[in-house]
Amino acid sequence: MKREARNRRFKAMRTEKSLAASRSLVDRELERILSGDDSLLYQAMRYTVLSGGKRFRPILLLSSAACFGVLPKVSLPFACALELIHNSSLIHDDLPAMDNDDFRRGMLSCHRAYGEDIAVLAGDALLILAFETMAEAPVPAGLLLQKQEAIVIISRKAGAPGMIGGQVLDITLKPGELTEAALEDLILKKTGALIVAAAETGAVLGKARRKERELISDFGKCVGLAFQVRDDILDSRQSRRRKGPERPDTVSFFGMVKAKKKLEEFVQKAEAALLESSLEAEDLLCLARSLLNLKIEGSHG
Ligand code: GRG
Repeated sequence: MKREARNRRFKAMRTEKSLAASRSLVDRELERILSGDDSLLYQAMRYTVLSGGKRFRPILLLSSAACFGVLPKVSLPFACALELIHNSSLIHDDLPAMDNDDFRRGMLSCHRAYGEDIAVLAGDALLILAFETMAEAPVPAGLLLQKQEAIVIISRKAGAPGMIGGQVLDITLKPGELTEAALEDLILKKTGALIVAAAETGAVLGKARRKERELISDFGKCVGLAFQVRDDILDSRQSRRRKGPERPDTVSFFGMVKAKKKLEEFVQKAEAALLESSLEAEDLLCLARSLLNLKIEGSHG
């Protein structure tokens, strides 16, 4: 019994170390990608990207890739690209034409710090930089097709069928007229798509078998749903004053008690998908379980 507990503690420490190492790889590479140009545009890009996000998506991508034996030197450019896309979406999401938020990550949002004109362009430039980063990703000759497939997946998940389409649903669906299925579809696109992209990209780069790929995608979907429910719970607890219009959210839809149940249910389903895959996936498991923590909003690393 004692030995079991010791093993569990050892495993947890190893996972924590591994997630922290992934985080620092991502942070260092993002700094490198965004260095070397001191123009106002780059200052605004760096202001947003290097302002201390959790790096959930890139760490998830590196962790998924590692499950399939892919080294960070191969998966890192895709992980960073995903974080650049995420940051570009945050800049645009905060604009007066969207959610009209003055603050992000405890700092002034990009348009409040640099003006709307520069913020729009910083978001655009980050998005394009993400695709340049993936196009330039050095991969072994035997992985060229997988590199191409990864870029296609990330493009679709970020674009009209994915995150941007989800944002349109967020803007156009009236909270009072929502069904549970419509809300789930919205979340799977707006928030889930990039998270699924992270999980699937790792599997693609690792030439996963079809079944493994399906399970890792199911895992990504459940984590995406859990991620948004948690975000809504934390938002409603902080009773953040919003200037923007009312948007659909899971706490208003389900009520707090059921939203928490939903969060647990999605995390359990994510765990079940991993278990069924039989992959060595402690880091992924830990990332999914970290979403149950409703107290601290900080780093996963
Ligand atoms: C320009 C690519 C592009 C998109 C425009 C505005 C928009 C379309 C999409 C917005 C999508 C969006 C902001 C979804 C919300 C997802 C979400 C819960 C964000 C918070 O993510 P965290 O918690 O943030 O990972 P940190 O700060 O940790 O990075």
